[in-house]
Amino acid sequence: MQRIVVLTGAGISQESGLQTFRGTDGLWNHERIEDICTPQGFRRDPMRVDRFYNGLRAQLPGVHPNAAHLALADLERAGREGRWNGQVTVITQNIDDLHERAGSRNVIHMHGELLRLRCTSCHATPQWRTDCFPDTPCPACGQPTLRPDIVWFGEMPYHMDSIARYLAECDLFVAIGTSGVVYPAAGFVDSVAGHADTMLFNLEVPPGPSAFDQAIVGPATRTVPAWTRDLLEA
Ligand code: BJW
Repeated sequence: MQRIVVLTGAGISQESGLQTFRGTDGLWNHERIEDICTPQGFRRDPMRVDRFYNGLRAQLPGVHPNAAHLALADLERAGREGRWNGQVTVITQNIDDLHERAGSRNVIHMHGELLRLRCTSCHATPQWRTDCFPDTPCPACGQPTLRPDIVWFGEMPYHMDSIARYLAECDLFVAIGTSGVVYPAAGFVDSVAGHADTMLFNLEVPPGPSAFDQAIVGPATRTVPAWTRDLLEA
């Protein structure tokens, strides 16, 4: 049985129409990271941060899973149904819901989810599809203390214990559409060295020596389905 951990980043959703963070047309060419993506930025100007995430949340109904999301879901389903002797776990840095909408069930959102909020008073994490503002009351406790359920810089990513277990037990680690600059996700490839093969799927090969055994260059909608097809036909 092959155990595959797939780490996904913004690049896998780019061909669905969602911007990456750091590309030439990246989200952060228009915003300063420290204004939006830190707890300090939110304390300074919660309306600005709420508006930023309201804008991203509003895009979700208009975008759809692409061939790369669907290929990963199909591989996972093949394992569940016994058509392929393997198991897939997706660890995503993305805050969109495109893996779930594609049909993936084993999805870990390490940087949170756009479609949830978190109450800093009662710690409820209600599902949320509309706008949120600094005076929006928490549906659980009534306090106006909701924030996006997003992991900002300086905060601990979610589910690190189960992620560590999946990484320790995998035979193959695959990273798709991530620049590899944000830790701890950027360090996963090093943590599996010695017990797992590693593959990177990206539009471009990162400069300099790579920690990955193999780099597959091209758009994820082309390269990922070709790879999963090979696995299913092997
Ligand atoms: C395609 C494609 C196509 C395009 N097909 N490919 C100094 C050293 C080391 C670490 C630190 C340090 N100083 C501070 C830190 C820690 C910090 C960090 O890493 N900073 C670095 C920037 C230096 N990390 C943190 O603070 C994290 N917390 C933490 O470390 O806690 C302590 C801890 C200790 C011990 C154990 C564990 C934890 C928290 C990080 C939170 C990140 N949050 C964000 C924002 C959330 C969402 C939002 O605001 O909208 O998450 S930041 C942002 O970057 C987002 C992403 O998930 C994340 C990664 O970006 P991603 O996905 O890689 O996107 P891009 O745009 O960078 O790259 C896209 C790639 O796709 C490119 O390569 C393209 O080529 C490719 N691509 N189209 C294939 N069609």
